[in-house]
Amino acid sequence: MLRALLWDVDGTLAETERDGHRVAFNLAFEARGRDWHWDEQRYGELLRVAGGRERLLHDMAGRRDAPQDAAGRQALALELHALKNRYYGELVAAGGVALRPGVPELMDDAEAAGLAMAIVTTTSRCNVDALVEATLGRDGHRRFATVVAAEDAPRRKPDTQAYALALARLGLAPTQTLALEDSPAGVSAARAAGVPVVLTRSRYFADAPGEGTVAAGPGLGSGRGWTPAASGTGRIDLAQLMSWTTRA
Ligand code: XBP
Ligand code: MG
Repeated sequence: MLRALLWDVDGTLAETERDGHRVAFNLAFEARGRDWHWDEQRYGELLRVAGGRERLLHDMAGRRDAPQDAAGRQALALELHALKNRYYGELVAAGGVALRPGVPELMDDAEAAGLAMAIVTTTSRCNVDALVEATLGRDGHRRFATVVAAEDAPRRKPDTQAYALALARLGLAPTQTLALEDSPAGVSAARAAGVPVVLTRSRYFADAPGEGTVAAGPGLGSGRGWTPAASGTGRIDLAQLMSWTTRA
């Protein structure tokens, strides 16, 4: 029986990457006098690397105008990443990023049905706190039985560490839970932990394959475009998730 929903953050709760993290990285580059800019397309390519600091290091490895020694690159990545997270927090607090359609309604469904909810993400905890507070209110974090963030599970998705930890903290078997993810790395991480997944494709992962998922579609806000088909065209509610899970 389904006992908990496990929420990914970036791309699933909100479209944080294009309008949040990317913008904040560019602000950090500017603030430190770096003539670097990640446009939407370049950021899409860089998203193949999970983790903001790892993404920076990957980008720097191909730049002539980055420090040429590994220690110098590490130090700069640490500094720019911390600054990026500060700008990200400010952007989110100013209302720059909204929850994706259907997300708050599904959270209400889950609570009304007595399901637990958890956050399972590879982003930094400060980014989760900023987003939860800005979109769900000051007490928003109380809605989650546990939050697993990058500091808790440093091995990024597709590694299974974050899901394994969430299950251990919840004291639940994988099949008593259902993950909501937007990216191939997220789907792989959940699947490797034995957790069934519903894929809500985000902008940057619009072509993410649905193989191995319970259902895959363009977002929780509408019943259109889902495989398997949703029972109606309205939002994806808990009853729909339950029916997909029992069929899978
Ligand atoms: C998203 C990520 C993160 C964010 C940036 O993971 O890979 O790295 O892009 O956050 P998920 P940090 O979808 O699992 O939440 O800069 O804090 O890494
Ligand atoms: Mg994601």
